[in-house]
Amino acid sequence: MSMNSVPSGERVHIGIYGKRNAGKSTVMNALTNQNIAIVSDIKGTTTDPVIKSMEMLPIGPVVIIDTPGIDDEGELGELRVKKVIRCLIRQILQ
Ligand SMILES: Nc1nc2c(ncn2[C@@H]2O[C@H](COP(=O)(O)OP(=O)(O)OP(=O)(O)O)[C@@H](O)[C@H]2O)c(=O)[nH]1
Ligand SMILES: [Mg+2]
Repeated sequence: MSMNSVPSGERVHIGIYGKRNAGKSTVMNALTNQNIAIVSDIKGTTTDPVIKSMEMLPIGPVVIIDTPGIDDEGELGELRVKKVIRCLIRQILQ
C-alpha cells in the first residue's frame, strides 16, 4: 500500500489549537515545510480547518490539522469555535 492510500483513521492526527494570532498556521507551515496555511497578523485569518496528510518521519503517515482560533467571536466566530470544538472532540475520540 502506498503512503498516500493509508486511510485517515490509521494515521496519527496532529491538531494545532489555540487562540487567534497565536501562530498556529505558522506551526502548520513549519511542520509540513509548505506554505499551506495563510499566515497574517490579522486575528481570525484561518476561518476553516486546514488539513494535510503526509508522511512524517519517524512517526509515519500523519494528518496535520490547523484550526481557527478558539477565542473567535461574533456570529461567524461562534460558528468557527463550534467547528474547532467538534474537530477536537473527533480527534480525542479517534
Ligand atoms: N514574533 C513571532 N511572531 C510569530 C511567531 N509565529 C507566528 N508569528 C506571527 O504571528 C502572526 C500570526 O501568525 P499565524 O500563524 O497566522 O497565527 P494563527 O494562530 O494561525 O492565527 P489565526 O489564523 O488568526 O487563528 C503572524 O504575523 C506571524 O508572522 C513567532 O514564533 N514569533
Ligand atoms: Mg491561522
